[in-house]
Formats: sequence, C-alpha cells, structure tokens
Amino acid sequence: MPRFAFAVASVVGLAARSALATFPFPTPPAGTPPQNYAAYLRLPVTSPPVRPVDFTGSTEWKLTSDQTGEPAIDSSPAELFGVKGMSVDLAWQVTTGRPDVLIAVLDSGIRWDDTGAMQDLRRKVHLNRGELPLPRDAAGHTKPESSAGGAFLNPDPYDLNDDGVFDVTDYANDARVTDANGNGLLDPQDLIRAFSNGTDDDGNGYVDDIAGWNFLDDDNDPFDEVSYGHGTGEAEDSTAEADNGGALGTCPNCRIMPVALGAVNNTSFARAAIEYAWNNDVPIIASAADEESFHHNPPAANRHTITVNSVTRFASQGGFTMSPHSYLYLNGCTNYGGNIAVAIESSS
Ligand SMILES: [Ca+2]
Ligand SMILES: [Ca+2]
Ligand SMILES: [Ca+2]
Ligand SMILES: [Ca+2]
Repeated sequence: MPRFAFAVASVVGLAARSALATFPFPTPPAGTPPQNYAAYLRLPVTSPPVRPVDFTGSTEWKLTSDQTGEPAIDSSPAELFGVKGMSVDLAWQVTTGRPDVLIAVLDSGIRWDDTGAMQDLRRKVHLNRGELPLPRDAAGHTKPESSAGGAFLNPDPYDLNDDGVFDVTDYANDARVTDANGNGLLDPQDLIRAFSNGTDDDGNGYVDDIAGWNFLDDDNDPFDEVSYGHGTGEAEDSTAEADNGGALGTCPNCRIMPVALGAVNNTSFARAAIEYAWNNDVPIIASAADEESFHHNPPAANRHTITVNSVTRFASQGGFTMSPHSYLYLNGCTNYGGNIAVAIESSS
C-alpha cells in the first residue's frame, strides 16, 4: 500500500541550513543530528516548565503539562490529577517541529481554492521531487546552472531560493508555473496543473503524485471538491505557518501531505495500510470520532494506531452549573474504551 502516503520525508539539507524562511524553521548548529530534537528549540526557556504531581516517579512526559487549578480536580487520581497535556506555549519551549517530519493528513483532502488557508499551508505541503523538474529562476536557470560562484548555502538543487527547504515558493519565478487555479497565490495545485505529464516518473505506482493523492477519486489531486473543509482544518491545526498573521499550527515547522480518503468500513485495504505503516515504524494517529460511544470502526479500533479522543472541562451543561469542572463529563466529542491511548482537551 501507499508507501508514499505513509513515507517520512528524507532530511533535506538540515546540516547545511543557515538561511531562514520567514516562518520559524529551526536553526540548529551545522551538523546537528536530526534526532537531537532539543537542538531545535525555538523559544527561550524563561522559567522552568510546570511539572505537576509526580505520580509516575518520572517528570519527563509531563514537561508540557499544567494543572487545572481546581483542588478537587488536581487532587483526584480519577482526573489524572488535573494534568492538562495540551499547552503549546510550553511545548514550544521544547520544539516547534522539524521540516523533515511529514504528517499525512488522511481526511477530506485540501481546499486549494481557500486563499486564506493557502496562505498558511502552501509552503507546508510536501512536494514529491521525483515527479517535479528542478525549479528555474526568472532567467530560466536552475540552481546548479546558476551556482557557479558557489554562493548558495544549501546544496539541495531543488531549494532554489536557498532558504533551507524545498517548497512551492522555489518555483516563484519559474515561467512554466502560473496561478492556474486563480486563487491569487502560487500553491501546490498550480504545480500539479503545470507538471502533470501522465508519467509515473519516480516509479512508485502513482502517476504524477506531486502533492499528495486522492484515494477517493484515484487521481493525483487531493482537492476537497465538495468544500467540506475538515481536512484543511486538520492541516491548519497541525502545521499552519507561524508569524504570518494567520492561523498557527501545533507543529508549525512540520510538513503535511494531503490525502483524500473517506471510509467508515473496515476494509482489508485499510487494515493492510495500517500494518504497512506499523511495519515501517510510521505512527498513525487515529481519531475516535465524535459519537460519544465505544468505537469499533477503523482506524481507531486497530491496535497498531495511537487512538485519540477529546474531553471537555464542562462549566455548564443542560442549564446546570457543573462543579467541579471535571473532565469526566461526556460531550459530543468524547468516546471511551480500553483502546483510547491519548485524550486531549477540546472546545467542542
Ligand atoms: Ca526553498
Ligand atoms: Ca494558485
Ligand atoms: Ca509517482
Ligand atoms: Ca509525472
């Protein structure tokens, strides 16, 4: 199965990076191994991260945790001592992610036609260089053709603008590419339109898989044709670009691969895909969905996924004031069962 859909991008010029994109790509010292995530700190640690009740004997996993501030919750084992796991300002003191971490968003596809979303996402979409030609500058030169003077910091020939990452903006002055979809921006769908040649140039079984794949229609454009928007929202939540005035993702330095995929049944194809990922050390985060129930549908029910649900600290419900503000009240996004691995706080 879709080996590309679950592939992790290769490390792109990390060791040579010294130029910055306008959003915060990490700036580790040259030669820093990509496994050393602590070297990718973005925010200065101005105070020790909050470490609440130590009920495991170790404080490591709670580095980004906080407590609710309500004694009835914070002292209750049933409430996990009020530990709040989601706090990006604390998490970003550890890392804001790395551009070689690729998140496949298996959802409704992506709304290339949403200009606002594209401002946050167009540079975060992983591009398959095996299906793309080298970018050319305004003079028609590729990076190797114009680098005789050795002026570039990043040797990656696809990183024409030399900011350390290969993305759509490297084609900004390429005469072969236009705003074909008319959204006012150069975006990955414009590359799909410009460079689809009907040939599986990288021989991976997917013709012109330039920026994701559409498994619903079995074609190379994961465009969300019905404008459902959920996949676009998930992509923004995970990786929306920082410091550009728009939305902000939890992992603003990571990359995404949009994949249109929709199913509520448990097909052998889906099971094989999950096993393929498992056997290749690629984690799959599986939503338990929204039905306030014990789910058996995939991928949440598959033991080789990380099954996630959400919980809400209710202040009121059905006209009643709830006290304390427990996480144990049910809401429409809450699911339960022994296969839940991680619970996150949600607002709905
Ligand atoms: Ca670049
Ligand atoms: Ca466009
Ligand atoms: Ca291909
Ligand atoms: Ca091709």
